[in-house]
This record gives sequence, structure tokens and C-alpha cells, in this order.
Amino acid sequence: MNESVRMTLDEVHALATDAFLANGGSPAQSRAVADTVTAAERDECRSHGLFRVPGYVASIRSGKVNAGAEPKAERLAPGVVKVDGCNGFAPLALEVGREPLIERARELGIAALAVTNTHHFAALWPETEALAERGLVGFAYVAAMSYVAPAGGTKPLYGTNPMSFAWPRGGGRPPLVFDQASSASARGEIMIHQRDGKPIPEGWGIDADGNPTTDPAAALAGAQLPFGGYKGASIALMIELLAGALVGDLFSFEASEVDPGDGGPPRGGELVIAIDPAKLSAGGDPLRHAEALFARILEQDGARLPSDRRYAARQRTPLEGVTIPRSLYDTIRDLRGG
Ligand code: NDP
Ligand code: PYC
Repeated sequence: MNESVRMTLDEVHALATDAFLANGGSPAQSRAVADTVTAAERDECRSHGLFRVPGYVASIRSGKVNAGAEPKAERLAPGVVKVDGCNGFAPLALEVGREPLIERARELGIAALAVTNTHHFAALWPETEALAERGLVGFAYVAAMSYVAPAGGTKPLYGTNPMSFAWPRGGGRPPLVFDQASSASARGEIMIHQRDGKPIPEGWGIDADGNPTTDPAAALAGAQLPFGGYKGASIALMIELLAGALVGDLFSFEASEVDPGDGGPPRGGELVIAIDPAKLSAGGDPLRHAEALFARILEQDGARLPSDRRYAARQRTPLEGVTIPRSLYDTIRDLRGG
């Protein structure tokens, strides 16, 4: 029987924080990762919420991640901020870089944050949404490990390489945000199908012999497919270059080569870009103009804006709590030692 446990968001945060602290995480690293885990549960992005805590802890225990790292920001150029994550988890490094990035983008109109030496196991929307909440247009790119076959190939090479984009909106409305893997699905979604004993949709993966499969275990052992064939593959390729070569960090295949196989997050970098619309626009009001487009989308039956599902969940979960499988709850409780 698939029993479940209902938790408040405060309980989610405490469960995750305690698991990290009990395994040697510093208060700052533990709090920052627990914040992203809790935000994912709050917005019902379950493949990157509590589901990831065992992997985070495994990567501390294996010695891959320095869970006491104190990331440092420096300015590489007027419009370029770099944060060395010092081999820690990504969320604290991203926090350390956020204010310098915002300050540079407001001054110059556009600025980039290059994050290196981190381990990213989360959704990307927290980084771009935070920029758009401050009035900036945000972009973020991360590579992973070799999970996805290049177009025409059958062996994993690219990561599931997500990208996120956020656009600020006036009038008290939350930003428009999208955040998507460059594969047909996030790897976490396939893992959740495997855990729950469900087949995956056609088009998500191929088995180790290159044959299409709906068996999640076979797709995880074989290769995931890019979304939209060669078009998604080119986006995965671009993200390898932006979050790997450009910021001076690993490609997904290199992250696989150095990974101890602990089931935790990949080692790598991240590129975040911020644009101040007030500085870039040659005329008119870009935010007001954008609302006309959003209204045209929403006047069509069945159409919605990306992020509206998350925002609806965000209204609901603080009142109703979230539900997770009891087996996951028990696993995390055991990780924190009772
Ligand atoms: P989904 O396919 O579930 O969603 C992708 C985006 O599309 C979301 O912004 C979603 O908005 C939006 N969307 C979905 N349906 C519609 C619709 N009908 N109309 C308009 N917009 C829609 O995400 P993925 O499976 O591709 O990725 C899931 C998560 O995994 C992401 O958060 C990603 O960052 C994360 N990930 C992290 C990796 C890492 O290395 N750290 C690697 C790969 C993925 P909404 O949320 O509102 O539904
Ligand atoms: O779900 O594809 C994924 C993923 C990879 C790294 C973190 N999440």
C-alpha cells in the first residue's frame, strides 16, 4: 500500500534542514538547500523537493560536496560577477551572487553571474524569479551529467540541461517564469515514475540498445531524449557551452567522469543573466507592452501562462500542506538519525 504523510511547509523545511545538519552541513548551506527544497514542495515541483534530500545527503557522506563551503563573490569585469561555490551546493552560491548581479544589471543594463564549483540538484526558477521580483528580466542555465543522447545518437552525452526565463510584471502580479529541461522530461520525473511503478510516455527515452521504451528503468539505463528532436538537442548543446566552457566549469560528460556515483547532484557551473528593461528599451514601456501579449494568450480557451500552475499551488499549500510518500518521509527521518 502506498501510504502518504501530510506535512506543513514549516515541517518540510525542518525535516530537510535537520537531515543536512545531522550529516555535517553548515547552518548556512543547510538552510539554503532546505529553502529550495521547501519552495519546490510549496509549488508542487515534486521531482526537486524532498525527493532530492537523500541524494543531497549521499553527496555529503561520499565527500563529494563540501557542505560547509562559504562561497565568495568577485567582480571579473564591470558587468560580470563570479561566485566560486568552493565545492558546496549551488543555492548558497546563488544567494551570494544575487545582490551583486542585481546591482551590476541596474547600473549597466545587463550583467552576468558566473557560478562555478557547485552542485545543482534543484529547479532553476528560484534564481530567475528572484530577479524578476526585483524588476529584472532573468535567464539561467545549468548542465548536469550525461543522461541525454545527441540528435541521431543513442548514447547519453548531454545533461538534462534546464533553462529558465523570468519576466517582471507590474500591478502586484508575480513574474512570468518558465523553467524546463532540454530533454523531453526531467530525469527526476522518470525516477518518480520508476518509484511509483508507472510507465513513462513514449518519446522520453530509449533503452541501452537504442530502442524506444516506456520502461523508466530501461530509459534511465539507456538514454533520455531531447525535447523536439534536434531542436532540443541544440539547446542542450548551447547550455553545455554556456554553463560549462563559458563560465569555466565542466561539461555534463566531464561531471559524469568525476562523479563517485553517490546518487547526489552533479558537479558544475551555472550562468545567470539579468537585464534591466528600463535601460534596454529604446522606447515605450516594455512591461506594459508585454501584458498585451499575455492577455492574447489567456483569451484562448485551454491556454495558460507558464508558472500559473506553480502560483496556484503556492496559494494552496501554505493552507493545506503537502503530501509525500511515507517511505520518503521515513528515509529522510532515518538520515537525520531518528
Ligand atoms: P515541465 O515540462 O513540467 O514544465 C516546463 C515549463 O513549462 C514550466 O515552466 C511549466 O510551468 C511550463 N508549462 C507546462 N505546461 C504548460 C502549459 N500547458 N502552458 C504553458 N506552460 C506550461 O518541466 P521539466 O520536466 O522540463 O523540468 C522540471 C524541473 O526540473 C524544472 O524545474 C527544471 O529546472 C528541473 N531540472 C533541473 C535540472 C538540474 O540540473 N538542476 C536538470 C533538469 C531539470 P508550470 O511550472 O507552471 O507548470
Ligand atoms: O531532473 O534531470 C533532472 C535533474 C538533473 C539534475 C538535477 N535534476
